[in-house]
Amino acid sequence: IHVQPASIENLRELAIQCAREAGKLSLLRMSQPYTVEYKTSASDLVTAVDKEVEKRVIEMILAKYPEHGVLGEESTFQGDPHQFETLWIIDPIDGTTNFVHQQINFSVSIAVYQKGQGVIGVVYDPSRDELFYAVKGEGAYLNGRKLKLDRQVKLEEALLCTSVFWNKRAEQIGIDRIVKQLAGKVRGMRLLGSAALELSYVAAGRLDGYVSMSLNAWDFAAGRLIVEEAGGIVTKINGQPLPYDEKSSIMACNQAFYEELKHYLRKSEGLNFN
Ligand code: 2AM
Ligand code: CA
Ligand code: CA
Ligand code: CA
Repeated sequence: IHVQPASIENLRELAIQCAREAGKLSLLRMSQPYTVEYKTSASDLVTAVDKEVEKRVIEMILAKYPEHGVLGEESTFQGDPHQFETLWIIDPIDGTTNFVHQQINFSVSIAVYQKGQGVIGVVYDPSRDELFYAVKGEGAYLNGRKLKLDRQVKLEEALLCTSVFWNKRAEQIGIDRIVKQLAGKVRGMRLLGSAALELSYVAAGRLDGYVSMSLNAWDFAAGRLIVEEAGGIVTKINGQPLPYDEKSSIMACNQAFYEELKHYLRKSEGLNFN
């Protein structure tokens, strides 16, 4: 067999190819009957499509690079992600609830990490045919157009996005209060339901900032690199660096009001969220 070296160029091409293939498959399956299951509750869904798409993407990756590791939301990961020099982190459908209900506003998220460093991030929205991608040190793109966050946005002029679980727990620990307070400071608040898309929209300037108290690694692995390469800042909500392989809180925004936003979020420090 012909073995391709895992150059950044080759990895980028494969990541984009996987994302497009996954998106196409999601759209096709969406138009046919499929099963929907509860994972932990009625608000935590997984469909047969999530599983099929993830399986397909993993096959495509391992067919080319059998020595790479793949961390995906729907597969039980074998072993320690640190053992792989190159680790793919994938979410086959980010926004499964939207996939089921809206048939729009979901995405495929595919990232490549080498020794813990993000090198490639791809987020594909198949229903709008929008491909966001970034290569470490080479910038971020939307359908081939370079993204640059250079607008001087003030917090009071910002369109902010937060994904909060509006449940009892959020109420108990006071997250709803902080978000409500923040909502009073900004121009508007949005909640789209796909973290990978929300991060990509920050990179594209469609949203000025994104905050979540808790995301999984596959939700932000690609999107965080896209924001960073567009010139935005991404950290935990306390300003600490974001991990790459575990759950974390996240704030991603235009540099212009990063410090100010962090200041408001500081009120949530000590709350029991990672
Ligand atoms: P998913 O659709 O891949 O599960 C929605 O605001 C964001 O949170 C999406 O990125 C969604 O990813 C994720 N999400 C939805 N339900 C969740 C749950 N119960 N636990 C953790 N993440 C969830
Ligand atoms: Ca899920
Ligand atoms: Ca997800
Ligand atoms: Ca998912």
